[in-house]
Amino acid sequence: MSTENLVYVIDVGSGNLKSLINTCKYLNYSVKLITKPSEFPKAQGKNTKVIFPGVGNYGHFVKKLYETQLDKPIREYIADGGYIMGVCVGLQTFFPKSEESPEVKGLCYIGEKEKIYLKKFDESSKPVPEIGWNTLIGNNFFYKLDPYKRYYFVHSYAAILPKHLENADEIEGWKIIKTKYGDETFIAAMWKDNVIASQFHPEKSGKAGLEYIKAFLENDSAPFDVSVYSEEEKAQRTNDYSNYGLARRIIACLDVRSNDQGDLVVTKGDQYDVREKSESGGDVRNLGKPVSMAQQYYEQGADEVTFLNITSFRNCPLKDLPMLEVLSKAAETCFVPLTVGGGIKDVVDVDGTVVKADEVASLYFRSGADKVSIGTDAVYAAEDYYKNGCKGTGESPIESISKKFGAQAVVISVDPKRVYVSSPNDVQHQTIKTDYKGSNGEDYCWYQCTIKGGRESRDIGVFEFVKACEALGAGEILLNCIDKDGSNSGYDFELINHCKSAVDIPVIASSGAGNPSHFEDAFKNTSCDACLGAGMFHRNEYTVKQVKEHLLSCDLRARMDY
Ligand code: 1PR
Repeated sequence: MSTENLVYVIDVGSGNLKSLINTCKYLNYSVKLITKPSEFPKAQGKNTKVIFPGVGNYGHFVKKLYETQLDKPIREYIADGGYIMGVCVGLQTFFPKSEESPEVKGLCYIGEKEKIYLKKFDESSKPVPEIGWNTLIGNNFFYKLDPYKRYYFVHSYAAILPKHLENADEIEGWKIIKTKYGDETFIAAMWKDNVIASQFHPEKSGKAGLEYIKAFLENDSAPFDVSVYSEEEKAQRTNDYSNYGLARRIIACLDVRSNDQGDLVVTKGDQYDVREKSESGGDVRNLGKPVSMAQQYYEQGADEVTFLNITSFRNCPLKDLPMLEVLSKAAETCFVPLTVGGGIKDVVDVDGTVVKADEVASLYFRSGADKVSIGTDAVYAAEDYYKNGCKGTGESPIESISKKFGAQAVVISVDPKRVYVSSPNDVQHQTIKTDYKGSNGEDYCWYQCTIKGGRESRDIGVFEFVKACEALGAGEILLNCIDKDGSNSGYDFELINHCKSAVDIPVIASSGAGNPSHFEDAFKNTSCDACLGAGMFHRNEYTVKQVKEHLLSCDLRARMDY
């Protein structure tokens, strides 16, 4: 194989490499994985390219590197002048140590002299992990990086700079580009000779990320030419830090199931009823094909795409997991985070073997998913948590997946319904005083969790539920609302604020979006961290791009990547 269009990717077995491989393939490069020292290429200056990605826990990752003895060839390769690009924990590994695992020593390429170590973000003032799209700051950009674009970050630890270095553009001989999350400034990208690295995930950063990877592969170290932007564009794209630095995140959601002809289709319900209205019971609404619709939303600027297999409560043998193929295909061309939900649970295979939920999740991660979302089983786990005296059993999918892949990979999708009561004393659950009285004039309500796509109601309120999920290790809440689903009448702000008051992890508002103003209203009236839309996009009433343009027009920062 010619080395010209070949890139090596270091695989220490601890993460989803699929997206990175897909990105390289998309840029017309073939990929060889390096899993042991003998597979390392001989450095030939700019003609050899190695990518060094890492996810998860710093200590676990660095130990794996030593166990596989890949640290030595990495050092030799760098010393011999081979080009290497670190990603996320790959960047972190170049530092001496991390607060996350103080006992483990990193590769020590930067940070010893200035005592810059990886530290956890201060969670008293902002959501941690940082999940979302932030901007880059500095005076010395490189490799097509651009101060007017957004890059995707997902991490709790970072090379946070001491105050006296916050304005530095160079540290210990490395060129530095920074990012500010809340009031903390950290190293987002760094470059010295033949080594470059980023804390953000370029393979998940849309076109901006592709440009950066392409520049590395093509040895183009010049910064992005920002003269292409008009002054107005620059003003719109400049970060105002009103949301800790993150853009207002817009998620397109695809509810997927087989229709009556057995085809996998995107559907959309009204209050979870996805069949056409007809006296004899209509067909499942067919709004299109999941992969092509995901691609379309990616092109329109969706910051994330979520796929929900809405009939997964029926037991499904592993080989038939219908979303694996969907994920795998979508991940070939959609370079933003992908979430998959439905059926993330222990599964009994055809031969009777029980496949644990974390193994099911692992199949999805290997197919290209970045996060899994758990619905029904999360409710069971929360119920057990309370039965168990506010302790996990250690066995639930939330716990096992979070432990293995990190909290940021575990989303909880909850399907609550509003239940009115006359007084908070009528129920054990946390209630709210509502501005929208019940049909009998009730002033209070609670939100009852349901399972199996709203088919069964449980005796647990959303407030207690999300608290338990956070304690068990969930990283994010996808907050649906059965009453609002498909209504085009806007989000339920009372529900969103109620849920936000229960947890510190990010909450995605979902259900009810019917036009771009509904997104603006949700961001202005609640502290939600992202907004999800489905029907209005599927029915071609509005595009994601129109939503973002609307947000920009009302001074809410959004990622523009087209
Ligand atoms: O229980 O872990 O197997 O997961 C099943 C998943 O499928 C859950 O995430 C559950 O929310 C979802 N689900 C099950 N049945 C339905 C259904 O619609 N019949 N869909 C369903 C959930 C809600 C949102 C929808 C928003 C926005 N759909 O996904 O996209 O309400 O819609 P809108 O913007 O058009 O108003 P498990």
